[in-house]
Amino acid sequence: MSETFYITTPIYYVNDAPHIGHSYTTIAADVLARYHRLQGRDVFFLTGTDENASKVAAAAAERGVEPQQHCDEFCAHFRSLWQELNISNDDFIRTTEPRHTRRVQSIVQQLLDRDQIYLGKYEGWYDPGQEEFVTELAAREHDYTSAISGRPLVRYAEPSYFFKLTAWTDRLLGHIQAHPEFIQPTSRRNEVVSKVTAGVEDLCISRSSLDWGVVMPNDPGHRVYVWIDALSNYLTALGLPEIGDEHDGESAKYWPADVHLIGKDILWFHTVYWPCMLMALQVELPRTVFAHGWWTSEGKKMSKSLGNFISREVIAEICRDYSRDVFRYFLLREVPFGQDGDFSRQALKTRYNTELANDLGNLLSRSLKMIGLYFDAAVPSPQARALEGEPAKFLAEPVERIAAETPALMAGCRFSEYLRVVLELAAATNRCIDATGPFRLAKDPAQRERLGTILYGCAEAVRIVLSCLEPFMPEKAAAGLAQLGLSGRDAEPLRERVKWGRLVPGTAVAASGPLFPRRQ
Ligand code: ME8
Repeated sequence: MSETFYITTPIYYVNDAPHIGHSYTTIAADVLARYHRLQGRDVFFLTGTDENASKVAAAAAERGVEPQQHCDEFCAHFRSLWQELNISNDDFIRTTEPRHTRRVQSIVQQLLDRDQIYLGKYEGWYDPGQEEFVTELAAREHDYTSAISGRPLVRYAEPSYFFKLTAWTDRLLGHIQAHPEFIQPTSRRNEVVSKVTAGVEDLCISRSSLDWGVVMPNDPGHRVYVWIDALSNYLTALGLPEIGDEHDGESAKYWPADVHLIGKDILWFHTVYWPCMLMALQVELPRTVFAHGWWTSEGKKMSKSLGNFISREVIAEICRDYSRDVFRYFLLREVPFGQDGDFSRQALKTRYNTELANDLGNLLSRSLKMIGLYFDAAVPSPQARALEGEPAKFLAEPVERIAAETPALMAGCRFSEYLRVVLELAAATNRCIDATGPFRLAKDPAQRERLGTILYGCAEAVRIVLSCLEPFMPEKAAAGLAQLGLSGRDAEPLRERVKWGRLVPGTAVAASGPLFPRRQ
């Protein structure tokens, strides 16, 4: 049986349509899912929508439609954007689905049975945008406005059920200490540790003033707090816990999750509330929660009124202009994953022209052109299939780095560095061509073997580069490989495919226009 790999995105609120931020997390998760599939792992990639939030009900009321109708419409926006971006999720969970709501009730019931929940009264601040309870201290710090959106906090007082979060925080700190990979990047781990150490309160997990959301199993006058409901999706989508329906345990083998990918604003929920809930339920904890940074646009915070909002429509336009693969590539190449970054048209164009059009696209075109001219469009035979001789001088080191470094870079979600290491092979191959001058060698019949070795090296290097780019740019990689005469899927794991010498001499190449035409 192959090793499993379970990757999740946050489930997105359907109060509004998706934008670049949602795309970012989902594309990153898709890259990891595709990468691990290419390594032969049994991957489960989950995304979905968070529908039971009070802000979703408020958005529906504002439009004058029923909440469920609103959810259906906005959920469809997310589903179709993921199709447009070629997202390969294995499941899509909606929190209004019975397979989810019934399991949330079962989770809450288990917590009740384990004496982890008590009835009290919540009196304090709430950030409706984040669906988050805010302590007096934190509220005062931001002048009673949301730290995220800047909008005013609301105050309410009502009877509520509480989860005994404080009973679990020492154990949580122990887990974080013992598992440095649990919260990444490290700066985020430090942030969580200091905030937990400063002290937490028990968590309010129900609202009695709402009529939208999952009903508390023990008290129909209360709705389950949306974050308890939402976080549970990572288990419920697997058919866990078992409740006696047709979904029971259907994908249970994937737990614990290997990576929960999230944005930095929802770190606390995923690294404090969620693991404490799981400990209280005696369920194994996810291996890693990785929090990425936020995008600004053209140097400013994205805003509809500023006109720099990267909406679904703008994404579609960029994809039409450059292709969806280029959009995927840019997001993960431009900014080290974990840091904040800025999206700008100029940066997109520059990166496209330098790395994709000049380095990679040009390398493919010139290699194919020379193989066409000098070897009748069939991959020439090198002096040796091993990486030896002249190409080795230029290519041995970057080829070796790809094999040695890329697995760890992917394991650490260091996408930008992964791409840099891979593209370094394309740059080195261009240098090899410039230095050896195959077009001059072609004029001298005595140099034919040398020429064949160099051009074999070029084609083989491009094959390795394109293979490594597959998770990021599945269509461009396939199109490039097809030009190299490799149109069927290579079933070997990627770690085998990056080895030198797999390209079979005699393979018919078929140049068919530039993969990344240069932009003016
Ligand atoms: O938080 N740049 O959903 P959500 C990068 N339903 N990422 C951004 C961003 C930006 N400018 N703006 C938003 C929720 N995001 C909950 C999750 S999971 C159990 C429940 C990211 O729709 C943000 O960081 O508000 C977050 O990870 C994601 O979009 C979903 O946001």
